[in-house]
Amino acid sequence: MKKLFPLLTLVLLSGCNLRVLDPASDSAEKITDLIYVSFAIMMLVLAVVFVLFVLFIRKYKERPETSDYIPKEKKENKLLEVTWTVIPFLLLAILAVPTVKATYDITSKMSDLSESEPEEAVVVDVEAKQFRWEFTYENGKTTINELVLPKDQKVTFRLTSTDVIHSFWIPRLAGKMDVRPNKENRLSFVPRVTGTFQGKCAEFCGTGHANMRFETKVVTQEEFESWLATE
Ligand SMILES: [Cu+2]
Repeated sequence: MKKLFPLLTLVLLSGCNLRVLDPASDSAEKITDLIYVSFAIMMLVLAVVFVLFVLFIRKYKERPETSDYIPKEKKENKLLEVTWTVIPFLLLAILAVPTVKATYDITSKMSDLSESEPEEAVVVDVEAKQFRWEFTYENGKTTINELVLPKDQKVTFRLTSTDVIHSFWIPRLAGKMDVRPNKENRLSFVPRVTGTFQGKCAEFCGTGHANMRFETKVVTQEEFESWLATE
């Protein structure tokens, strides 16, 4: 117990607000679903392997009456070989279909490269620099390390960096997106829940990387409009 205590403390203290399994936007929901599917398949494999493991240990355990038994040498077993080739293939196929589908769903939204965003979409220019985030809204309003977004409205970020490669990540709202100098990347999602969500640079970018955090407040559309109108 004495040895366990520091370990337990460490585990508890390492808990942070970057919760991937608590989605608050349309794309985050898709990513969370994928994590659950992968986890379910993993648990299935684990269960089968462990059951076989225990059964085999019991069945082939050395006993007094079998201690001098030497099994016959076998060259090959077609059926077994096909089985353990086909099963992983099927599992990967099952995993691949939703993964590819979700990836396309999310990225088609991200890249919507037609310059024209729908009227109702909020567009935010994001400029990453060592070590802070600068957000500029369409009316020119600028904030540092603080994002405010309207609920149930599509938001598109245009991401650039003034120095090195950073990564824009709000775990409860979207997957990571690289932020590169001299190249604009885009990311879109629709926030579905109001609240405050932690964002972070997810690409080691220098000594101040750990402090490159920002806060995202999702508010109602009216609150957003009035916030945007103030200086
Ligand atoms: Cu960074």
